Amino acid sequence: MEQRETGAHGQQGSRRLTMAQALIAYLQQQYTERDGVERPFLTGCLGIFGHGNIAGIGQALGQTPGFRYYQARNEQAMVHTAVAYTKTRNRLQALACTSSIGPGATNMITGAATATINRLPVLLLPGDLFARRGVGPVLQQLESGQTQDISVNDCFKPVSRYWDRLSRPEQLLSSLPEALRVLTSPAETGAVTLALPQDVQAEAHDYPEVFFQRRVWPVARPRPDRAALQRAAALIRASGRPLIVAGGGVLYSEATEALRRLTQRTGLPVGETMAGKGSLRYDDPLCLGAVGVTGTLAANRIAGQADLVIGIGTRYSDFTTASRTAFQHPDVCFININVVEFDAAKQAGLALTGDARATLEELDELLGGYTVASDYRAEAERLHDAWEAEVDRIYAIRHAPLPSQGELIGAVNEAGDPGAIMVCAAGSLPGDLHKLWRARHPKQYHMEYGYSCMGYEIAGGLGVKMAAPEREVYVLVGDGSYLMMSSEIVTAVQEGYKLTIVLLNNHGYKSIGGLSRSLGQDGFGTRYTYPQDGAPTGDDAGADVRTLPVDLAANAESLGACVIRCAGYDAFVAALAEARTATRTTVIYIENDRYESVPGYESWWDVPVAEVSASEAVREARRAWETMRATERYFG
Ligand SMILES: Cc1ncc(C[n+]2csc(CCOP(=O)(O)OP(=O)(O)O)c2C)c(N)n1
Ligand SMILES: [Mg+2]
Repeated sequence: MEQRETGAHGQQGSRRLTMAQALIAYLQQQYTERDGVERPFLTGCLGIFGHGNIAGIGQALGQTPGFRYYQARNEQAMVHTAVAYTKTRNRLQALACTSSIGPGATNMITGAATATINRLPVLLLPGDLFARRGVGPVLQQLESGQTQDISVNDCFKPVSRYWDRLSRPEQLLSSLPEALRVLTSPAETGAVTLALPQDVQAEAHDYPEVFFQRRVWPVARPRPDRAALQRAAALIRASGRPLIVAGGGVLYSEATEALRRLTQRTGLPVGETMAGKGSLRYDDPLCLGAVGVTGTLAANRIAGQADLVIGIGTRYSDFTTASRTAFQHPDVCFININVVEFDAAKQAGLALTGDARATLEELDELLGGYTVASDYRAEAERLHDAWEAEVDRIYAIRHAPLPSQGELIGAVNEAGDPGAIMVCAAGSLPGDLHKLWRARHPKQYHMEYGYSCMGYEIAGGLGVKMAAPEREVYVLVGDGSYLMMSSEIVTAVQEGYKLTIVLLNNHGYKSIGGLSRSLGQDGFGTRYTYPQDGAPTGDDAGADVRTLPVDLAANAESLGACVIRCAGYDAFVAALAEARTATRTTVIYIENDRYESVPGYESWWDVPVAEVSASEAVREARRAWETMRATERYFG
């Protein structure tokens, strides 16, 4: 005891707390600062309690009302909520997630991957096995005959940017600062996992007072190497057909205004990735909209002939590069502005490793009076206008008897609140939305397409609403995603967060059904219909199928949402107006057509087709695949 009080920390004073209490006390004192504005970094903790965290983290949260606890319904969902929250707050604020041991913990793994792939910070606190081991195997313990130094929490390692297991309470002192460094670093961020053995959570230690001091983590705007910038400026001047590809980094860095100024002055046209949509307003004449697999004709035309691609804050996923077929100019080269060195080096590009906004500002200066050739600018603007006309066309389709997805997207975009945030993640919606959604402000298009995780939509919508309670939030979700995870409707109702959930029922997977047909198959395994003759039905079963006696609208109602059932387009528009005045989470339910689809525009996605098959359709698809496969470029 004596030694504890006057030991290493004796001079500074100490606080005797359980590890869990110390952890929560520390988190409350962490701030970020960017551009002179300080904000509390971790603003609360989502969680589900079990024996692995109730007595430790649960006790600590219970006695700390200043650090808000939110009761979630599913651990994967709560990580999605945290992901969406921090994405909306541009990574400057985040949430922690606490789970029990075993299944509660492993349920978070999908969420962790979603966070890390999207470069978004979440702090995960799964409970872990007793550090003292004596009473094992404990409930839900996965045993190993090879080592006792293992638990299911080791599965978090590949999906975490920082991972630690704290087997002594004092290890918090060295682990938490590392966790916060990674979480607040734009270059390193992602899921951070601290596995907390359930006995250690409840153990006390004399923590030095200094540990609980307010700490501000600067979120810097690093600038790239000056010589590299000069080379970039020279490359841009020498280019005849340059194209900017704007990714999520533009939004996280709050570089949209810098981008608008640069493009307006220089005439550089812009294509947008899934995470970067909203970088320019849709009606900016140089906004060519979505680029890649789900791209617009405008962006894909320009991309196909671009001799220079300036990627800003993009990972160059296959959706952006159309599986490396988007950029076909024989001498095309790349400049990559990215705060992550790893991403900046992609496509054998000239790496401008730095913050998007700071880099764009410096580049703008270096480019002096540079503009693109006037006929190139005019060509880009013509393509922009033609694309707008195509969106108008699709918005105006009135498909019968069931409406098309495109017209319903148009209705949400035009009849919904223009200041709202639209949230989506998986199915056929992302591709259609990428093309068709007209983003009027930088955060209006919230698409989780790094992991494209079914189930993200409603849980993510909740996180968006928590981060931006002043905005309307439209969650667009398919029936498949809804069935996978709609539990957080309950959390939204409980916490008083209003979501408007647009539930599009096409009785199965429109997306994968279409993909299947494009590969010479027949939608095998993609319909929610009764089997026929003992076999699952594909599209070859035609209209002669029996849908299931499932009522998703009634399901949503039973979870506490207001529900508006719509029979067609006009009812849908009326429902959107009604939902705007609602104060409770509202589900707008509508059936839509499985086959009426928004086409692709000079793009391709590499999904390999069976090399041998008895089916002529598959063999034909294989030949088409081989032709396109041959156009894939290698850049390094
Ligand atoms: C968790 C998860 N499992 C599987 C997939 C693969 N997948 C992508 S879209 C899709 C079907 C989505 O169905 P639905 O939500 O009804 O949307 P629709 O395709 O009908 O528009 C599937 C199974 C995925 N993206 N995420
Ligand atoms: Mg569906």
